[in-house]
Amino acid sequence: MTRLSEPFLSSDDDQTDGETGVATKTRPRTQRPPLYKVLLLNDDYTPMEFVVHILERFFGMTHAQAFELMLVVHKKGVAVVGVFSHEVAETKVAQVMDFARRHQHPLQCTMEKE
Ligand code: TYC
Repeated sequence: MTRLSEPFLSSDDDQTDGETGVATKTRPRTQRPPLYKVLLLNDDYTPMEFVVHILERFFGMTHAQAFELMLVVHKKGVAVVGVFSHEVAETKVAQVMDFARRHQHPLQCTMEKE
């Protein structure tokens, strides 16, 4: 996964104190944007093939990957289906919840900070 470091790079990496030339030896601190896990929850009613379709459609998985992960959710109750920035995770959750609701399936999708 690519990590966008530049906009989050703090600028406290000057080694001199303005015009004086006094070395301040500040440590360059970098900050990465927080990442969010998107979780899919099991239920007793949503058809397996519908979940597989969701994983293909919104998470770019092959049919085989999607089927395998659907079975993990089915057996374990929950699984991480992807890790994204806050904005992208929010969009994925909204897409899944909306698609499930429109098809009248009780499928639940949530996100949490990694
Ligand atoms: N448990 C569902 C069934 O047996 C399948 C299912 C899998 C539902 C994953 C939700 O996130 C889910 N039809």
